[in-house]
Amino acid sequence: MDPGSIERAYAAAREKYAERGVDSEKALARLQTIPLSLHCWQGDDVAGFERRSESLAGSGLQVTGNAPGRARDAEELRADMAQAFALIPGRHRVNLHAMYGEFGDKPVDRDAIEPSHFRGWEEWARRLGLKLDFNATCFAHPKAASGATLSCRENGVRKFWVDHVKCCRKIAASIGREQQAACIHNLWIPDGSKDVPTDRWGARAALLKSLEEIFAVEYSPQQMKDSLESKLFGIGSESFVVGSHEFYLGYALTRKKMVCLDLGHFHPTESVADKISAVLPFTGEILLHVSRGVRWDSDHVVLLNDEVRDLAAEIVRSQALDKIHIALDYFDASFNRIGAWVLGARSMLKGLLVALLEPQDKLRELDSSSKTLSRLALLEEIKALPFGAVWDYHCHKNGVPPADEWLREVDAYERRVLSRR
Ligand code: RNT
Ligand code: ZN
Repeated sequence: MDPGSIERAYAAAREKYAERGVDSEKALARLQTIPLSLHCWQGDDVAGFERRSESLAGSGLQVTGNAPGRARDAEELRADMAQAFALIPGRHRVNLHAMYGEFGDKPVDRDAIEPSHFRGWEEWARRLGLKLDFNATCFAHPKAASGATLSCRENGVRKFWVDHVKCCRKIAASIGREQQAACIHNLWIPDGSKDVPTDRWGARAALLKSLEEIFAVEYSPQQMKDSLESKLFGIGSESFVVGSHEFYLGYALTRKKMVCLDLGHFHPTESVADKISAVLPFTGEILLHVSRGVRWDSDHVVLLNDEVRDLAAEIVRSQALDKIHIALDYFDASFNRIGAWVLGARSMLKGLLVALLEPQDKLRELDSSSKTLSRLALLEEIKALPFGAVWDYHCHKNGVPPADEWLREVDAYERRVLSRR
């Protein structure tokens, strides 16, 4: 697309939106300030750098596909992420997992990891103007193979994972201090059971005990913030998940923590978008894992589907954009992994743009006067407004390819770099 036609199409779109009382310039200015936290684990199929054979053991996570060029070390993963960021408009964040530390030659077990193992990431992020977030890795490890970590009734195993999460929170706080912005530490554990359990109480009591031990250490919210991620079920935890939504919501509300709502972690007819206005007034802040559930899988690449549109609309309508942290969470190795990052991130940003272009005042007016038919008609009508022209202009202004032109660069990177790995 040539710049002239992008600008002409935008000028026409801007008028269309103005006719509806929407200032597209304002929408774009707001979009520019919203960071997404891009998950490093899409780049290497959640393998990490520990050179373990237990890939994803006890995790209930499954990556399918064998596209060429999986990142094998930090250097490669950073290069791939930098390539992805070059095709995503805006300034964003990087979401790390503990298994992505740079551990050198001697093996470092999870209960002994330190801030120094993440200095390489910090330096890189500083150079690129990115902020980091962090996650404990309570899976893909022999001590997680039984499917119980923080809820394990065997004290040695439980203690090991408590120590791991303590290390991770310390690392998150150190990162936050260095980058002078809070690093979000998210905790997800795979604990649960494939078949009907009888001791739900024991498992949850053990998890509660572990959490109390972990959070006994306090950090300044300027440095790090905690969130807890629930799940409905996973592979191998079909009958019971210890860290369910109710469990973590209760914990978060009473201990002033955030919950992380993953779009793939609820019953398919449940709306995560609807949960934001129900949870945020009580937790103050919230973390989202934007993903796409497809049948049994909760981790397909994000697209601009109804769930993402609804979610983005609720985020924007909340008027609390800075309290809602948006991270992506999916992993697909069946096509170019960098393309997966770019496609998912751009889809989420498009969702936010569509939401920012809503005629909010008009809709609220129709809402409050119970003009249901008019409201629905307007909601339908604005779907036909030319947001694509606004999006292309946004990409153009940010120096990234408009439309699907980013594909060319992904293909070129695959030929130049990925296919040679
Ligand atoms: C798993 C959770 C969790 C993971 C990452 C790798 O069901 O969604 O967020 O995807 O921590
Ligand atoms: Zn998640």
